[in-house]
Amino acid sequence: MSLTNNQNVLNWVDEMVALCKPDNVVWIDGSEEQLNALRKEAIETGEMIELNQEKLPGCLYHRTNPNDVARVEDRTFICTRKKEDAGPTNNWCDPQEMYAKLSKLYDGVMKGRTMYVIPYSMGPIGSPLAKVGVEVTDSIYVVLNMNIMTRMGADAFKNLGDVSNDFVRGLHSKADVNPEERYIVQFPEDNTIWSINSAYGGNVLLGKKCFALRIASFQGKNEGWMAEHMLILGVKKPDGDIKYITAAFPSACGKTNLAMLIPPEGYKKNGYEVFTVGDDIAWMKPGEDGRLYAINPENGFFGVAPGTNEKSNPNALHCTMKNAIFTNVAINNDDNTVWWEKLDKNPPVNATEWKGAKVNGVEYTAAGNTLAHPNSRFTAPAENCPCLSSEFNNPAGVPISAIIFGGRRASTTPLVYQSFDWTHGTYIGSAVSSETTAAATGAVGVLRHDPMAMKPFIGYNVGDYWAHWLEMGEKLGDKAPKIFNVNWFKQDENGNFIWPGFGDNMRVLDWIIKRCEGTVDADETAIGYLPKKEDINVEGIEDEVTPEVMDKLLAVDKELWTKEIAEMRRYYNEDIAAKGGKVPQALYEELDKIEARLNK
Ligand code: GTP
Ligand code: SPV
Ligand code: MN
Repeated sequence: MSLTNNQNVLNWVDEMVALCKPDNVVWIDGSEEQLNALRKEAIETGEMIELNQEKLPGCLYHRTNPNDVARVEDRTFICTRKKEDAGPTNNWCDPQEMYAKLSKLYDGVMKGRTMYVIPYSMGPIGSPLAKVGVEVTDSIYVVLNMNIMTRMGADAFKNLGDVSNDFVRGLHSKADVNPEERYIVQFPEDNTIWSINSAYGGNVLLGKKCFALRIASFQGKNEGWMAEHMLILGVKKPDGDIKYITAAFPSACGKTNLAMLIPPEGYKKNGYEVFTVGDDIAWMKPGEDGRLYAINPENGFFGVAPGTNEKSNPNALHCTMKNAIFTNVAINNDDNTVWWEKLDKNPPVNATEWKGAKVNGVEYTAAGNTLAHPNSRFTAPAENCPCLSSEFNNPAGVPISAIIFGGRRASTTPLVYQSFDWTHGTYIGSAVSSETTAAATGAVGVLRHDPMAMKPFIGYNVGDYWAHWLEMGEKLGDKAPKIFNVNWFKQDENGNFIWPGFGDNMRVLDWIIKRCEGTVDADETAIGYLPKKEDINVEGIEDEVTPEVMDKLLAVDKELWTKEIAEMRRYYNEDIAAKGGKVPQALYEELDKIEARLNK
């Protein structure tokens, strides 16, 4: 049963079947009956482990090959006919060459296996901002995760209709998980994604980074909208009004945490509340009233497990309590539940670490090992989220008042500042740099440029992407969201974070909202508007955030910023312009202006 009469879909699936030669083809209708059969099969084959169904109802566990635990940016390609269209931030290969090379790897790869055909919608079904994708895969793990992360099943085809050709074609095979032959390839001009030899989240849940960011950013440029690596949250103020904010932080830099923030006591008492619309991806388009509206194209959270606990992010923890899938965390064998670093202070004695070895968790961690992989994850349905926004399924999205950029910066970047205008804000986005994390393979803790937190995800030339940002600003005019930058990760001389972060980030959101409403003044500095020290509310954290600490948090060090500007000029010239990216003149002018203000 093929679930659709759409000939474009049927022809493409036929082609994929002819290429991969599976023993069976199963169309995923999304019914609980079908999903339960797949869960049962995956448990029987050992692909998934059933966890304690009393404590964690509906929850499953999965462990990936130790060579396959994160996105692989060096094996990720954007294949456009012209090389310059992929630009300097992407690996490029000629599409025909790549199709030919990968066809050899896919040829017969599903012999002895079943091909699952997954129809899904990114965005609420029926939303004018939503898009349809079809992923074929030989992995039940992928099917079960896509069920959580997207609106999966027959309804997605209803939205596509019988004649449209506007769907993203995703081909995935775990093959034999060979890292030497691992490829994550986007063909934006063909609405196509080919992924092979991985079974890890961001490489194989093709609706997520591959479609909703790489392909969608390309579509957005051509169709007048934006696909961004941003959380979306709503802040309800004491007067009942809700302000929506998006924030772009690089991978594993705090999006899920900010999206599910619980305000400090003082704020709660006064009636503040935070609602989650999305924790990773925002699709944004100007609405009829001229404002920018955002939807979350996803239907669940693929969150970093380590560090998630009752204190740091109780809402995320709650999300994982039922119908969730855990990947590469540790198992507590006493009661068949899960554990990860900082879940609590008690690593299980009777543990299985993420690679599958039975260990004494207390001794194992005391010796400096981690029980969970640093990029271990939970996949949890959005509907589990205690603070899910009532607008989550609103097809029109939510109107955005502020856009925030941020990253992990031990020094230089203050706790928060505001851009002078959209163009300056676009410059600030282009200047995001952050210390690398375990979300991608490679060294951790190295400062790298990550413009708009989108470096691994811009599906076309970064110069054109910046130009698109500037165009969107022109289109939005005075209705454009205000743009800010934050840094939760400033450190003291001993490497300790000097801002408490997490729930206390509400104090910064408070200032940002007041700036949007025009109810608080600011200091005009060389880099942007900074809060007056007394305007960041520290009630309840005065012991930790003393006036001296606040001075450090809000410092704009002339020497460091002179270096920063020099580095940005080098980056634009050497890493972008000299390598085929057209840096918009307006961004160079912003650099000049900051430099002039610093030297005044
Ligand atoms: P991706 O899913 O990879 O895109 O990550 P993310 O941006 O959603 O990051 P997440 O919220 O999962 O946080 C990643 C790590 O940053 C976790 O270890 C958190 O504990 C830590 N973190 C998040 N917010 C803060 C904060 O305000 N302060 C500090 N110090 N750490 C934070
Ligand atoms: C990220 O790395 O930004 C993630 C996890 O959100 S993944 O889905 O693997 O990309
Ligand atoms: Mn992410």
